[in-house]
Amino acid sequence: MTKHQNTQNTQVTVVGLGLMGRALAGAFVREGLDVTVWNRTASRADDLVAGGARRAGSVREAVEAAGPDGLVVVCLTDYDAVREVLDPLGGLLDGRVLVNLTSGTSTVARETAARVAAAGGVYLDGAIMATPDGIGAADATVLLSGDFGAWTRHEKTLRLLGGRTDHIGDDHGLAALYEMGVLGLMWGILNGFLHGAALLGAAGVRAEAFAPVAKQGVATVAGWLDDYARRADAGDHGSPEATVETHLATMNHLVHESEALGVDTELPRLVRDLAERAVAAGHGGDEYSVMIDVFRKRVGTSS
Ligand code: FVH
Repeated sequence: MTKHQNTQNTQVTVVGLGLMGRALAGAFVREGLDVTVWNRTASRADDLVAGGARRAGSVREAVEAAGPDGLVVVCLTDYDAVREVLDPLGGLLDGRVLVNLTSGTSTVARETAARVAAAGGVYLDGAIMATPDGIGAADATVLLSGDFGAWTRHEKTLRLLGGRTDHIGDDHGLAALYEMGVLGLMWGILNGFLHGAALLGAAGVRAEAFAPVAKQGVATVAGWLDDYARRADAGDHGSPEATVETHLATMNHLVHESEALGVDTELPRLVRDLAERAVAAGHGGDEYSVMIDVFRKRVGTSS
């Protein structure tokens, strides 16, 4: 077990030892922190206790172990579980910093922040953009939003969760919104890859042969995002590299190809129908970045 001088004797409590919670607690244990853990199913703490963590008999005992101005990290299935675990604590949170790394919406993050504040605690909401085995790695991203003072107080400890851990703003809902944005991007890429692999599979091509070409395609499109961001912020969709109409023509090819090969057409149809709404609203000659206004419901709102 390695010990960093600057975090030795730092107390931290972790509530929730599922796949992710165990990874979070494990990162703190590996750095030699004074770690207390609690989980509804107590046996999930066994390996962490063997590694030096202390098992609390209750959530109350776990939170008390964090010390009067300590750090409590929560990672449970959902916010209903968070509420079930925290609400009985009442004023015990007083002065403590509670970092909630459970996934949820920005609305429920802000509501939870208000409840924690009412109990005297200070709240940071977080979004983990890594899998459990990536926790603690230099490229692991954990975004935190909420009280900046709480962040600066525990920054050294929280940065142990990943090299790209950072505070992104005071609005408690921000981390959740970033997580929603990245998850939407993730599913778009994964669904696109798997749909493409289904198409190629119909022609006898293995997904492993498609993967290198797909990764190059993802890298190429990633290179467009800075310009799309500028266009989206400026509302500037002129001087197109490729118009919505050009995209729409090839979207029809994808629908027809999928039909011909017996591959599901629902995803390509959805993409095409969205583009058709932009064209019908007079934006066929614009850069594809204008689609942000379809998503903002400023253009081509569905009937
Ligand atoms: N796993 C991942 O890769 C992703 C990465 C991005 C962030 N997510 C979010 O992290 C939250 C926890 O996810 P998880 O993968 O650790 O989930 P599980 O392994 O199913 O563990 C769930 C823990 O929650 C406890 N729990 C559930 N309901 C209650 C409750 N009512 N009272 C107390 N604890 C509860 C559960 O306890 P037990 O079943 O072991 O007794 C686990 O500790 C999640 O928001 C992901 O979206 C992970």
